[in-house]
Amino acid sequence: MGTNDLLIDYTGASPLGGWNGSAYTGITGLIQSGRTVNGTWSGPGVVTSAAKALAGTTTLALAEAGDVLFLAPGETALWNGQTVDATTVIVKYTYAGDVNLDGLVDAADYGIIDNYYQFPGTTGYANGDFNYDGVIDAGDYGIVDSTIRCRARQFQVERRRRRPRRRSWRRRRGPLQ
Ligand SMILES: [Ca+2]
Ligand SMILES: [Ca+2]
Ligand SMILES: [Ca+2]
Repeated sequence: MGTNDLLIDYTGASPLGGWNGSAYTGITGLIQSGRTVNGTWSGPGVVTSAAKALAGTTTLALAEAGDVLFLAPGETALWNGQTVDATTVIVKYTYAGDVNLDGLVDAADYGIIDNYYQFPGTTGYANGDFNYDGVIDAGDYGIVDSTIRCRARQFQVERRRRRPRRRSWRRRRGPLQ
């Protein structure tokens, strides 16, 4: 998939899949097998070869459109220029730990994993199983934490790059000599 997203518009039973006790089924299963246990994205299934995904900062995340776009049965919404209905599975290339598929990892995502962490036996990416191993635990918190650290470093680099340009702009605007 590279850095692209994927929409699977279905009717009837959802192809999202769930945990069968030893592995994920459905589309979640295809991402789990493609991602591999170590996150190398070299397995059979749905994969991304984006460099940031190989580094662990980004991932393929998935959710029911009805859940993340708050759609009731029969309602539709525009998502990335496409009309989606409540019975659509969204697979998004995004930061690892982005639960609500808004392209950010922030307090809203922490809130969701904090909630489901309290219920042993909860599974699924949309509930906080970011490494697709069938449990929501410290390993998943580690993924969110490292994504946030990584993005913070990125912002620092960008700020440093911008500073010299601002200085030269001020000089140009100074009094003529
Ligand atoms: Ca549908
Ligand atoms: Ca988010
Ligand atoms: Ca997990």
